[in-house]
Amino acid sequence: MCGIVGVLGNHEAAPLLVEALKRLEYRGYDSAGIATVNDGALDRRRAVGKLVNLSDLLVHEPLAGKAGIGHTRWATHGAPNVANAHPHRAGPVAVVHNGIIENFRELRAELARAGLHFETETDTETIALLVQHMLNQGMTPRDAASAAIGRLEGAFALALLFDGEDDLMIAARKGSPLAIGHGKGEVFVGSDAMALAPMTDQITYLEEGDWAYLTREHVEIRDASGTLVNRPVQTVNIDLAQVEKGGHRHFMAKEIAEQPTVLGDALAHYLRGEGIELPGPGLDFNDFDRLVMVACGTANYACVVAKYWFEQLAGISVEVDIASEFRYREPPIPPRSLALFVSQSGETADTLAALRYCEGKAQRIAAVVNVTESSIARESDLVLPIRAGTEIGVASTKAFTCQLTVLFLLALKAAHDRGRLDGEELDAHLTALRRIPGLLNTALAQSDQIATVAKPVSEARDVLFLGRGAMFPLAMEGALKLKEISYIHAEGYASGELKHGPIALVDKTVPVIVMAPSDHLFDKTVSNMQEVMARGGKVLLITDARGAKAAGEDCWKVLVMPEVAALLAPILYALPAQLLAYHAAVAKGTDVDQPRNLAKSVTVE
Ligand code: HGA
Repeated sequence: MCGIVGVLGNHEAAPLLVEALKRLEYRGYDSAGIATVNDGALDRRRAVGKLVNLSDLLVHEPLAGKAGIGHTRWATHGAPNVANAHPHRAGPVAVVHNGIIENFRELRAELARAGLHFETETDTETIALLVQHMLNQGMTPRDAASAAIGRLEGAFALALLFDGEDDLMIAARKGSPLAIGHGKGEVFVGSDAMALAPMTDQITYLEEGDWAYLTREHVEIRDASGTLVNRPVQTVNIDLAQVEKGGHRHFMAKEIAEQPTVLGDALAHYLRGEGIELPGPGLDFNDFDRLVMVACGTANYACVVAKYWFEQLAGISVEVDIASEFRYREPPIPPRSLALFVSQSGETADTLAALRYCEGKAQRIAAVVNVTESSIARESDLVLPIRAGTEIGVASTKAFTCQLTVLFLLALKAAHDRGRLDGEELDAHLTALRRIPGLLNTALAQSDQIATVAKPVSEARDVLFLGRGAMFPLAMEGALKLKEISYIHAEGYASGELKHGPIALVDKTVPVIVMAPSDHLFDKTVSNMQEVMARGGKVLLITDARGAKAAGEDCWKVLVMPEVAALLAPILYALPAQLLAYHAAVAKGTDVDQPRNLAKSVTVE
């Protein structure tokens, strides 16, 4: 959340900053702003709402200068208005910040006593005032920044510019990611490498507690103790086509459509010869009695689906928790545990904190991530990339199905390691898995039909999603997708749980979406559907041809998916759930890729 960027370049900084912010807008879009130093003079422009408002402002009030910083905000402290928009300025200092300064109240009180004045409600302004306070005491910008950074508690990635200094920027990271980009006689900073991709592919990732003193010709990085450190320069290949919509109306539509391809790619990565090959140091599931899985949002639902797989296939006991609860719950972690963290960005603050809680307690720490240079990946013993490619749409789609695919492979490996699957059985599962990209293509072809069904769903105030077994977490994911992008209130329930309360909500205005392939639990789900229909509820059944024949007649609508191996149904059925949410949002005219109040990568608590 919140994206920051900085440029010490040889060209006008404003267009470069705006272009980089465009690539960071997935992190937040409450407001945006830039500051530059031009002939020694520090100035800034800020606008509320999407980046396009800042671009418009810059047309009327351009900002010259070859040194600049920029920010796209997801507000944590203070309303999304111009005053609270970054960059924040205090006298000769401007700052952009991603994170939360937890001791800002104490610092504010101290600075107020010293006679400094606050103009905003943000925690971030404290950083600028603290640096100004240090400068007032006669310190150089370098010493002032270093002293101020040392006083900050909480999480931050930040970049500072100074009035009178055309060739100086200071950057720092603690808890929020920050990359430095190297050009020819130019230097850049950004929340991620993708932001800097049009300018450079030569990237240094700052580590926890690092801060950097930057000029065009010189990059000096120090760790938290002030010691000069050498951080490697990596060549980061980013396919720029991935950050374009490629003919689709929305990134979300593009990313839904990409699933057969990226899933196939993920499979090719892990399936070598006859078996499953994991990267890195060998993992033997006989070493573990317990699997602890922790994640947030959609990734959490991927873990809950996987719990069914690990338990049924491998007979290993699994605990799944959402990271924001897990991290403060102080759960005991038995020594023979594998702790597994799932995060698209690999920067999810709560998940990272949960991982750190498990360090020294769990026997091994593994990460299932999309961004392999991320903090969660770097702090894990074993990294399992999901290979979904860049996901821009705030509502996760292809990352979810790729997470499921990698987790299924891991469950198969666990079952094989523990002697619960012989070679032949493993083969049969892998053959079924290899069919999934083709089945997803068949499901994708129903997009228009799903759009027709989505229209009346988009007019509902409340929607219920039902599923049994591993389709229960998928029901919760379907409800989450609908909430996220169409703002319709939706809940996912275990089909059997409906009669214990939620059935009271059912009437003819509440669509009940039942996701039920014709597996061994199908008849039970049909009974639950009957209970809904007996009370005037209208059921949209998503099933296969056999299911439709057996139970479809009394339903309000039926969507028919191709037949799929029972265990793999959550991967296939994710697609109609995504398309339903997508088309409902389009019908309502909401901002599909950047839904209100949300941001993609949640790097704050
Ligand atoms: N706390 C700052 C920055 C917010 C942020 O990084 N969000 O992800 C603010 O509220 O402006």
